[in-house]
Amino acid sequence: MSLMPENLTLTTGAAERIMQRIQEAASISESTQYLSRRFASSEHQQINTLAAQWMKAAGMHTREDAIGNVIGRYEANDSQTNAPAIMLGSHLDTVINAGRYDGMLGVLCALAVVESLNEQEVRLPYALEVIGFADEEGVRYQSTYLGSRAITGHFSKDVLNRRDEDGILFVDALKQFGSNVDNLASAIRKPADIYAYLEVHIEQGPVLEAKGLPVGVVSSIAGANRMSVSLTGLAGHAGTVPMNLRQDALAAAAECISLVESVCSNHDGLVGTVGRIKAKPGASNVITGDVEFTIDLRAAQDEVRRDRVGQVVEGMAAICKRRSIEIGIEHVHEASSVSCDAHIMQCMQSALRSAGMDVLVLPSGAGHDAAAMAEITKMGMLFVRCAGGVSHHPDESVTKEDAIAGADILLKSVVNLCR
Ligand code: HGY
Ligand code: MN
Ligand code: MN
Repeated sequence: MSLMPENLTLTTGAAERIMQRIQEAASISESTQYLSRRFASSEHQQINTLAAQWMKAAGMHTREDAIGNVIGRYEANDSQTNAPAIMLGSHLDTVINAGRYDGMLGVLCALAVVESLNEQEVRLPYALEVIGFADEEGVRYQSTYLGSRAITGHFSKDVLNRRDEDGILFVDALKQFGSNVDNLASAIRKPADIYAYLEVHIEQGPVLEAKGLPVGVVSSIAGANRMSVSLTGLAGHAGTVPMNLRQDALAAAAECISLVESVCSNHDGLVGTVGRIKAKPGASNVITGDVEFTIDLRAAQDEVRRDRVGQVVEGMAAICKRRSIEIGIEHVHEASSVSCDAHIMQCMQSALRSAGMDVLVLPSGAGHDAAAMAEITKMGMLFVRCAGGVSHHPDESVTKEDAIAGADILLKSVVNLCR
């Protein structure tokens, strides 16, 4: 087994394999009309099976942990099986009506790295682990990073009693998936077992494209809050209740939603989104009695984010008081902004230079499992250019050349990290 040759390259056909697998993975969806793969669904099971096949073919032994992360391991050079691991990967779940690259590209770039080491019979001083996280988007149970937080031991227990849209409890969904909520602690990894976590991800923004660069180095990941808001008014007859006597929950929600937009429209890097709303009873001739909506609020600086969350909460309370509407707010998720590890960033920047590429360092407005993994290990991220910066949309797209550039810089970064 050769140790760390100077110019390690990806295997021939790696680029085509990544693009072909992107298509194969995209066919695993709960709808034939659009791509959607949610936590603990049969599609989650299918993608784990497929990813495990790819991992085995790359010379890894594989396992699925108690939350449903799928993990492949490629042992270190002295074949001791307890060498700390450099963990590479991303998430296998998607949003609803998703793009094909969000998450999946990172797992496939990580696989391409191990495939090249395995084919060239190279072992590193660290083990390599490729992980496909079970749930990063948090679509089904409104709490993101379920997979990575189970690994770090920061899994929020309040998820256990949550129900999905069909009323299925988290604990029951996990049981149906073949796991048991009592075993979740077995997914926790010791910090000593993981030397670093590196993730390749599409940028989901326009900067790399604007600069004409295929790959960039991430400096930090913005912090985020997610809230579930419920408004309770009084349903009534649309034709007979005078306007000044109404407790219209949907009209109150409309004011709240524009409040979110105005509070978040005056600061660089601060964003606020209401992505989902449900109004009941939902008939055109009935005044809305009940509304539920979500708020997603992010900023690069934690103090700005927390201040705006406070403004939104106070502002909504005032709106509802004036309209005699009852308001309930569940803070379903909070993550602080996280800086990427300086040493890993240097390894990535010298990898770019060694490939003759310009170096751009940029922040991430999107959340990533790397933000959760930073709780137990040093982490770094590479962004890959995506067309128009479009993401969380079926038009999301990446060229084969940029996809393989991401894998190549990841390989070079891993080798630099081992030096
Ligand atoms: O929402 C996000 O930032 C990520 O796509 N989960
Ligand atoms: Mn996403
Ligand atoms: Mn993602």
